[in-house]
Amino acid sequence: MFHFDIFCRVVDNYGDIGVCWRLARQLAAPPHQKNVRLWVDDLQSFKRLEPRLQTELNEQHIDGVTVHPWKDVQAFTLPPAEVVIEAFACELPDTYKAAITDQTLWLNLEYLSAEDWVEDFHTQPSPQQQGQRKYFFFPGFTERTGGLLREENLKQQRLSWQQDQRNAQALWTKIGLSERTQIELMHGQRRQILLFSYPSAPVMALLQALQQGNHDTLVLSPTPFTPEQQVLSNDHLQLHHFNFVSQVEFDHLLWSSDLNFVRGEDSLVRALWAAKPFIWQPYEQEEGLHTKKLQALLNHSPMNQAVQTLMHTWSSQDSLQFTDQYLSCMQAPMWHRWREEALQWHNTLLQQTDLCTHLLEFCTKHQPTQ
Ligand code: TRH
Repeated sequence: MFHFDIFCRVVDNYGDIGVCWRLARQLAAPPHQKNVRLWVDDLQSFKRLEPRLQTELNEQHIDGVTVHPWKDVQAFTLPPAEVVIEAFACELPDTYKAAITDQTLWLNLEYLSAEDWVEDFHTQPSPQQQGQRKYFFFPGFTERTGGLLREENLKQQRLSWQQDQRNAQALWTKIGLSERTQIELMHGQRRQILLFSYPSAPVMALLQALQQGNHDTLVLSPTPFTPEQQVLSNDHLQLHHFNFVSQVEFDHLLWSSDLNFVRGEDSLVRALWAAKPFIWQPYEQEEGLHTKKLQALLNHSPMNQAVQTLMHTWSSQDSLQFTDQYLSCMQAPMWHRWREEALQWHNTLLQQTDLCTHLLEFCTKHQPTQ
């Protein structure tokens, strides 16, 4: 039985806490049922994706995880857990670091990338001055990496949620969709698009393409539409802003949509598990590193060239190209092909060992000799 301490600093956006919260819950849930403490420096951001969180509490229990605010001034009097996860090189508190002995396994959980070098760096030691046992742990898309976060029975959960239309109706009601729109969605008379993107994405070009397209569409976005975008809204193209929902409901939005636009790393993985067509916008990095990350991901995918090009265009903010490329990908037979490829990709990844299983195997292998 391993006890875990997970440390998370919210740098910007929601990816850091998004990943740490999923990891914590998955370790605490069956079949693993580990003892997990999660230390988070920004409970306000955390609350956006976990509304049950009470930001004023020093200790609380949600889904079997003990959540603590991580205050920099806090003296850590509790002994370190057997396994310490320092998420995304967030730098542990000095007092806590000093208390780590060779009885503790210390892991630096890294960002997800499909690049080839990840396999070589995964599980490499990171030598420490005090001789503590620290290792890198890289999520990834192959068996020689730490794999992807995936809940037990996720596919079955998704299929049973999708089978009962009342689930989607309850979700749509919660985010404020009219009854008429819900009926159109249920009868396939309107396509649903989830739009979760960075401000640089060519959203205007997407909306113009949708206006020209043959299908009535609903676009759901957690970012309010600008007045300029709002002007394009009519019966053919409905634009709907929703307030951030919980991570569980975010999955449901992905499951109920026909096409998902996602960004960063956590929503990418969730879009893969939704088994629906998606367009990924990587987190922008200097020297175009994000473009390499996108291509590395696509190299692992069964996506046809037109879809690959479309994803690059979305990320390169090329509005002029985007409209035409998008319209052609959404036409039959291209659209059907895209859907089949998304399902195929999902099924392939589902065969791989998930991140928590990889992590626990690693912990067992590196258990301290008493
Ligand atoms: O928010 P992000 O852009 O996070 C980013 C990236 O991960 C990036 O790589 C990292 O370096 C940077 O943060 C610091 O995108 P991401 O990773 O998809 O995280 C969003 C999280 O928010 C994810 O867990 C899903 C969740 N979410 C909800 O729970 N409800 C919502 O309504 C929405 C829109 C998102």
